[in-house]
Amino acid sequence: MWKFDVLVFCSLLCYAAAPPPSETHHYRTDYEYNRRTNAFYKLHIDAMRYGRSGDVCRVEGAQLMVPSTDEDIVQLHGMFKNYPDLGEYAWVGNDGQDHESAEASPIIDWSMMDSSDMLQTTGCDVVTRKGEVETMPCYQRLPFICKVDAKDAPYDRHCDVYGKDYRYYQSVGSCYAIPKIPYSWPEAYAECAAQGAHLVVLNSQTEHVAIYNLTNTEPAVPGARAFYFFFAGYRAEVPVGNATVVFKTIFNQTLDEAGYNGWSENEPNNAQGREYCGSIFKNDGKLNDLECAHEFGFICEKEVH
Ligand SMILES: *[C@@H]1O[C@H](CO)[C@@H](O)[C@H](O)[C@H]1NC(C)=O
Ligand SMILES: *[C@@H]1O[C@H](CO)[C@@H](O)[C@H](O)[C@H]1NC(C)=O
Ligand SMILES: *[C@@H]1O[C@H](CO)[C@@H](O)[C@H](O)[C@H]1NC(C)=O
Ligand SMILES: [Ca+2]
Ligand SMILES: [Ca+2]
Repeated sequence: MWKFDVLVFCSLLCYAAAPPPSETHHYRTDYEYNRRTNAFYKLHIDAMRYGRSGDVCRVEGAQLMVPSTDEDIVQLHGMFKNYPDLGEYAWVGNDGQDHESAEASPIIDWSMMDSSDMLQTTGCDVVTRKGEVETMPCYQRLPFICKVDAKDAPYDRHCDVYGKDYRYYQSVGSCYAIPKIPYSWPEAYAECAAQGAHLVVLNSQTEHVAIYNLTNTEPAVPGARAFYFFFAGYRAEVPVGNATVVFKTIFNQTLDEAGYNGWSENEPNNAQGREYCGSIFKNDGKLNDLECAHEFGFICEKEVH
């Protein structure tokens, strides 16, 4: 009887956070579970070049789907069906086999290519709506499908996030991660949320010091517009007329209310009148405004209770 009580006690308190996706069959809300393959899937309708689509899947804890079973194809049909306007093709992971070319090669627009795409001379794998695998030039922009087996879906029990690169700072009581991809502010906001976290909000001098440490100990994010800025969870509305610009956190607090308002020198400068999204400057750990549509590294935060 006593043993049983300990078990119940422990299941409530020792593991306050949820069990892993392999047990719950629950992953990020933007992924759907397939019982037959015991895997999670996401169809990205935002068209991208092949190289970046793989990076996006990896940041989400997944891989470009390599269609290996009929069940994968059934899953694909189901997801594609919701988007009749999406076109015929989506990127999938390379299965190492030769496939027919999907189309006659178009005239190459070299300005649209980056170096990683140019290295891919043989073409990259696409799947058609019918489920056939063909190849296409890697610099095309296409939708794509990410997949992760339930046993591989990352979940950090201590931080209670669907990610594996979070670091806990005991001084603050929060976990932080810098995903290895540059995103616009809205994309960064959505990615942190999908991981079960939020874009970082500085609430104290202590947290400012922790983030200064984090940004100076993590490797640079490849492809970021500038490696020394990281999007954070505050921004301002574009003012109407001569109204003053007020920066607020994603929790609707002013910076003063949130607990940290240390701007970097000469910031916010609203460069070219287009900087309404918040960031943290690696050199001093302080605040700077940036253009929301530009792609920078970003920091996700999850409080540990
Ligand atoms: C970050 O914190 C770690 C652990 O306390 C420390 O060893 C390291 O020197 C710090 N680095 C910076 C750049 O603050
Ligand atoms: C801002 O504009 C309003 C009307 O548009 C005007 O009444 C007010 O004086 C202006 N304030 C400043 C500080 O220019
Ligand atoms: C956000 O804050 C403003 C000003 O304090 C307040 O008027 C508004 O109702 C708040 N919005 C929400 C959704 O709480
Ligand atoms: Ca915080
Ligand atoms: Ca600025």
